[in-house]
Amino acid sequence: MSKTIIISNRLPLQISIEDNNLEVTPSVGGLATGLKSFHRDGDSIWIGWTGLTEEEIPESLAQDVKKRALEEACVSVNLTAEEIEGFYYGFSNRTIWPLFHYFMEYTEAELSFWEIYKKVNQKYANEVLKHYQEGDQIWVHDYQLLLVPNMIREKAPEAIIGFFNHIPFPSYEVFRTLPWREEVLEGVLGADLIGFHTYDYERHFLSSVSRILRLQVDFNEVTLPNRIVKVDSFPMGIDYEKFEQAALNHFKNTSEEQSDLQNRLDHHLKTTPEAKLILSIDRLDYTKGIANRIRAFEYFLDRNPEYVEKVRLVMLAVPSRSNVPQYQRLKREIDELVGRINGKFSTVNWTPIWYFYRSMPFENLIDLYTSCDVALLTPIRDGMNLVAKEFIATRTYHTGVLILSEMAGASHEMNEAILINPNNFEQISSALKQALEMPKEEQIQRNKMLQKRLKRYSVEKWANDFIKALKNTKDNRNDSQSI
Ligand code: ADQ
Repeated sequence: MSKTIIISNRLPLQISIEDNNLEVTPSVGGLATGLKSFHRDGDSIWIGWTGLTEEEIPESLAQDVKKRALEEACVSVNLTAEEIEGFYYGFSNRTIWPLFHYFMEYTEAELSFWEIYKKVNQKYANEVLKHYQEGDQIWVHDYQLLLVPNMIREKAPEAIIGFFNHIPFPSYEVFRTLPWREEVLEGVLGADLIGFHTYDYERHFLSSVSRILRLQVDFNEVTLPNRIVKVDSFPMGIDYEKFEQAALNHFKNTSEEQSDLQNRLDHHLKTTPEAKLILSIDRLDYTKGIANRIRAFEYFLDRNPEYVEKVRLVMLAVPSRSNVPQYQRLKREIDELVGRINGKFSTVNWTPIWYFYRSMPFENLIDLYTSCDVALLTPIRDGMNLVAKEFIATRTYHTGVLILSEMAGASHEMNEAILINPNNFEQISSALKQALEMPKEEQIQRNKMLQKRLKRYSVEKWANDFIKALKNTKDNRNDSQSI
């Protein structure tokens, strides 16, 4: 019987070791949820890194880690601290991540990163080949594993391979600056089907393929000497029901069962009942436009002094990649900006920005999503942005306003949101005013349309559509062989 092999940088598991005890819990991330209908049904395995380096796993527990991962149909790829440094923090997050998000000034073309990236990609490919049997579908995920499709293809030419890129693919003019541009494109083209969140990323990729590799591109197909590669867009959705249900449960809760955060939010609503909450949630990343957002909020308060004490920005930033220098600098910049603006506008009763720098349990995320009046998401570039979709799914009363950057992939499916250019403070400021003053009926009308769409294009549908299209490439291949 054929199976699906999923490969991603990280396994959908959280593994921790305390006092020589191993704790393994399934992760609840979007990808894990989306793929659960394929995974753990006995017909799929997931290959990836556990999140712990070889040095962090005591020898006595190494076998246990493998065994416990296998119980979840997961196969772990062992990586050393040095490999993680060069492959993950290095090439993935200091070369590809900034370049693909158009931060060319942050992009480091460091040969040692590239060498280690190739080596680690080969490790992942080898692990796949150990488990691959003819007839299996292989689905490789994201920018950390761009070379894996072709590394598998070299050893298993008949394999059915899909690749999905979760971040943007930049325009040819940007991509062409990468010293290893040919190898990266050839690596991805090892797949039979290549998926992106949006049509724009798909066109950028095809344009790079045709101009850099001089390959024939017809509409969404690339012709290689012995195969055809399909390229298509598959906008990723969310587990809509999970967020909707969590919001409904939240409203059912009695006050005794409320979380600390919800109690604080309630206290805020009691002490300043007129004050509206504006929410922003993201990983602390320079692509998310957090500093610009704070400056735009300052601009808004400067221009609209009647909103002093009447509005508050609740900003949740999740720590991320904190050993990469740009992330450390960004953290300092945000700390300073928040301090300066709170210092400038605060009154005895009111602080304009509540800033949380931490990860939060799911229930607290739901508290925030459901308690705010406006969500302000202003990424400079973002492959999709699932937060925008999650916010809408939790608005079970259909009220609330989403302000979303047009640079987020999600904006293509969310026209009913107020779309803004994240570099235009004036526009963000008027969008805030429009959102805070939008009549309830209009909010309901906009959200109902968004909700209908998001419910239909859930993460499960996304995964099903991709696998279906991947299987079709196999059928097409069989057809052309029989002609
Ligand atoms: P990210 O850049 O991580 O993902 P995003 O799509 O917004 O960005 O997903 C973040 C996820 O983390 C959301 O599901 C959210 O609920 C969760 N989260 C946020 N804050 C949290 C907190 N404080 N505590 C716990 N969880 C929190 C990358 C790309 C995106 C693309 C996704 C999926 O950069 O563009 O949408 O992959 O393909």
